[in-house]
Amino acid sequence: MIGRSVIAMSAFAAGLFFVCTLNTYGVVLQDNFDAYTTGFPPPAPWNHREDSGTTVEVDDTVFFGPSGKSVHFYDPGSGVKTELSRGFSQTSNIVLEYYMRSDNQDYEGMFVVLNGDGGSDYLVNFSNGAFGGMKGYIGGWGANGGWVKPDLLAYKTNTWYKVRRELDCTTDTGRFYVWEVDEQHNPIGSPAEWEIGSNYVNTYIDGVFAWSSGSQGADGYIDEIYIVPEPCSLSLLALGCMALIRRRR
Ligand SMILES: [Ca+2]
Ligand SMILES: [Ca+2]
Repeated sequence: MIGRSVIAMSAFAAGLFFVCTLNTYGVVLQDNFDAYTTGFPPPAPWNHREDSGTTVEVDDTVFFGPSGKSVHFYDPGSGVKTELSRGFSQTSNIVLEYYMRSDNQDYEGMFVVLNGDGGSDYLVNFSNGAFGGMKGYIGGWGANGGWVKPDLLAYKTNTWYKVRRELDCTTDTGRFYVWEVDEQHNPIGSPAEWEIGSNYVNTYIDGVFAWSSGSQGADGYIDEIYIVPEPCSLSLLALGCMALIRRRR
């Protein structure tokens, strides 16, 4: 009996480990925008939308890193927005990293958000004080809309901020980290952190959107978007099973 259950547990653990190990390989999206033509939107597989009076275009005057390009979002109007989006293979355990900066505190800047079968994920963004946000702060925005963490980090214009979003759709948990980045592009001190909690509905993520506010505008930049599957918690469970089996032997 014991021998049979050990074999079954071994097979189960090995299966979990295999599935989860597969999931940890392969960056699903990495783009620094440096290879694209200046003055135009990033090309396919990126999709873009520019309402009247707005632009989303590759810019070679502002960028993160020693040289290169970024994407400039310019949207001075209400009732219009500019948007960049891109799909990728379904992933349930994911990390998003990117750099963002706002050059005008009268605008909200860009929302960079993961999207899945349940809709949009939580996000962080610059606030101009509208709708309960705090002007001059990077705040957190709920998955169903509205500022839910308005005072995450006070920010300066013309300064890059690094954002990291960890999301585990299998447990509906995850965390945001936001760092100010210095002129040598190193994070300054400890990040501002925001634990989301467990109240969200995506079972997988399969796309990323960056858009300017419909009503509050943007004059800002994003660069170095990086999305990678995280080692999933199930692989830890599998390792735990293996350790247990070893002890029994
Ligand atoms: Ca770049
Ligand atoms: Ca707008």
